[in-house]
Amino acid sequence: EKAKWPKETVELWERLSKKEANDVETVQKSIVHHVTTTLARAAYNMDNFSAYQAVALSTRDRLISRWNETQGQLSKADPKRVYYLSLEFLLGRSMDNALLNMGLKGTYGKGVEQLGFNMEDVIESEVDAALGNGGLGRLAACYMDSLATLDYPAWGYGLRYNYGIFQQRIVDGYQTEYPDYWLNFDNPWELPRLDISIQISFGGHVQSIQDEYGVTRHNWIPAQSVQAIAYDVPIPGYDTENCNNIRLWRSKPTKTFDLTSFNEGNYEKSVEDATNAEKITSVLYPNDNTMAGKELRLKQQYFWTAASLHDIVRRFKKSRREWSDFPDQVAIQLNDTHPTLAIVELQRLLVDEEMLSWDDAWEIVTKTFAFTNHTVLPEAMEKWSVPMFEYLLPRHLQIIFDINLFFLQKVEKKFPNDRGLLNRMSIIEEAQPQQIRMAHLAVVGSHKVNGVAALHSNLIKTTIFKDFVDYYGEDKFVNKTNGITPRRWLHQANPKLSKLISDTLGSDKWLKDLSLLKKLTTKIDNAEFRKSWMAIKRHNKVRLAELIKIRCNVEVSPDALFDVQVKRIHEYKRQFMNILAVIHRYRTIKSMTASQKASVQPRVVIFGGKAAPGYYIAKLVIKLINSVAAVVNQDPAVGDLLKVVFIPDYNVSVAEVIVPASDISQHISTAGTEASGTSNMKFVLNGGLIIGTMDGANIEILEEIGEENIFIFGCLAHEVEDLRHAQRYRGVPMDPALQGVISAIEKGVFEDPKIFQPLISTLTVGKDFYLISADFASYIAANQAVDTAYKNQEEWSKKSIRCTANMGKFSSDRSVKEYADDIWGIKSYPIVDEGHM
Ligand code: CGF
Repeated sequence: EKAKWPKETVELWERLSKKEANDVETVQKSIVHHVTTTLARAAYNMDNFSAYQAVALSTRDRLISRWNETQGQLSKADPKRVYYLSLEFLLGRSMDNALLNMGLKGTYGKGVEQLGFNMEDVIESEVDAALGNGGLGRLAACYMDSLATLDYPAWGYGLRYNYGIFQQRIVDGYQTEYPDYWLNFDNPWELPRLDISIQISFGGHVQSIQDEYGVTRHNWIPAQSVQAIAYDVPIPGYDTENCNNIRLWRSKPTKTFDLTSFNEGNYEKSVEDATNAEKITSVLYPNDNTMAGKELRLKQQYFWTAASLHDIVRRFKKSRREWSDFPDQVAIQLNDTHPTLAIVELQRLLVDEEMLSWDDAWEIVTKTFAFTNHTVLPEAMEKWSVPMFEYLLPRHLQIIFDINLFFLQKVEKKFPNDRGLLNRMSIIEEAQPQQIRMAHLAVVGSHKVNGVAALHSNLIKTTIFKDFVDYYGEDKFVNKTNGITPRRWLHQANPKLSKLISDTLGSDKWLKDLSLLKKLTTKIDNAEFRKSWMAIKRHNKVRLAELIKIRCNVEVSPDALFDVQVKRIHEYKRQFMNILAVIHRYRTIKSMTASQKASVQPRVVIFGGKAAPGYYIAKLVIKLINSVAAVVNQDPAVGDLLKVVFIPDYNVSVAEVIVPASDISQHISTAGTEASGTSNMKFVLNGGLIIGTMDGANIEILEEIGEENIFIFGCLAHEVEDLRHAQRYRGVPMDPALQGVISAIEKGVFEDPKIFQPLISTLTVGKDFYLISADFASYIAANQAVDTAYKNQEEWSKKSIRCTANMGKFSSDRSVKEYADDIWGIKSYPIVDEGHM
């Protein structure tokens, strides 16, 4: 276009589109400009929230400059890109992160303070973007940070929910849920692209006709359409010009559809259709590791995958390459089975719309997709009922049946006469009604399948995907151990520790190469260093104690051992076992003489996490924690020796306060149930020790930090089935200490025991699926070992430093690089600062 313009016009544009400078005064000017124009407020009449809005808008301007440069340069160079499809992106707050990553925190801090505001208060005014449930969504956010930092050409695709994960309040000890309307005051961290609108269809029927060559063509005549509107969220890398994009889709009614109804005089129907269309992206399903099976959820999944694929294909088509080049330009990662429909949609586009042969299309599809599995829990396996699916997506159902038929024919050829095998491997489960197994579809349509920690990746090969390993061979199944971004989880969340590390190592290079932390081990024997290290931990504990006072109205001493379990509430994560052990501790303290009490290590047991609203047993665990807290915290016989708190509404920004403040944290899932866990990595990176089972990434953390720096207990994954069997058929009695605890609950020490009966009955002999009784004695012993170790503060500080020093492996930079090299085949493309806005 530029070529057509006169030279002077081009020069004028060039001159006027130069980037703003990043000195304090220019930054202040841009803040004041936004206050007075965008916010239309008088310059002196401001509260913290409007200050936040103005600073956010000014930060956003700088983000957009980088975003424009990145996307412009990538469009020109057109390298292979990866598209990360995730139904959840748990980003949390953006401002602090964006300023730190762009290297502007200092400048903005100074500018804001001079304008009369405290930067920390301004940062605190931001609400979390909570478009995720837990680990899976936060993993996606960490990966986006690493992709941008490592200059990989990458886009995320997700949904822009109007309501994120619900807000949790505790009423009479029970969890109650409130809507999280996070968009109340607009979201400065997104760029609405109202011009990018894609029509997405549902329902209707399929017309099959023979074309002029005698080939049967399938024509989907949908019954209903909605629009997908793009909202772009810039993701700046750390210490690089690169700024990637997450494109989130919002559903809106299509104008044409409305008009037809309206013109037919059916005004009410057109309004109803409009609200139904808006509903698709209205709310995030609040389930983690459980499958909802709801029609609206399936609609969300199709809406999102179809819009994303349309966008990806449109971008590919601009390059006018051959279709066979598609997998050389495009890698698509399926974050769990939620986006598996993308496989079917791409096959449909290629066969029905682009007229490729089935086999050519299928080759392209299977070279393009790769699939991450996050769980082996049966209740989390996504299945869709065939009748419901057919009603919403009739053509896609035909394609799935065809994919399945051709796949099973090949299996049959390789392993003849094994009907049991065909039944087990089929994408269609022969139930009443039939079900579509999304995990099988994802495996069949992908070239690589990965688990998220070494143990988990091995488990999927021997359990849920065993037959597929026999069929495809080992190479298709790989491990990519999860990681976390050190920028958010240390540099941003624990600024004092970050500074100490940088000062000690002589630079902040470790933020991009976490293995450099190893050098901290040379400081372990330096008493001064250890003192500074522990002073920072104490500072962080004071900060957490303040939050606990505000949120729970409980005073806790920062000198006590802070023991934390914060994560989704789930039976397999065994918060129940934790609170039962707390009761045991309480009873033990109560039975002590004064002199015995003098040697007890004071402990504050901190819980946090949300339960899925329909998960009755998990909600009862929250109630039990709060009932125990109410009794223990008031008991003068215990005093400061034990305090119990449940911090309501755990989210990313609360985690940023909790993680740096823990002495010990609990990662105590029944072996073989937690695929990886990522909070374990966050705690250890911040010098917190962990108590855990041989499960998920705990095992690899142990390997890195050494067994003397971690408190391991409980049965091993390969023992679980035998233990369950023994319990069920040989009536193994309940652990005696546990028996004592249960009797106390049943006697009504903590409220009316009837309330907790359903919870207690999950422990009856033969039913204790998560093996709380089997692991109880070793759990109590591990907790005692923690107390003993903590008493020796010098030794503890050494362990703490060793923990941080050895966490290099768990940077999400390492994970993402492994994905890029082994799965996606993409290369870094550094962006050059051309000085443009
Ligand atoms: O994914 C999880 C998490 N709950 O979201 N799974 N899912 N689904 C696993 O349970 C975690 O163990 C894992 O760390 C996380 C991210 O892979």
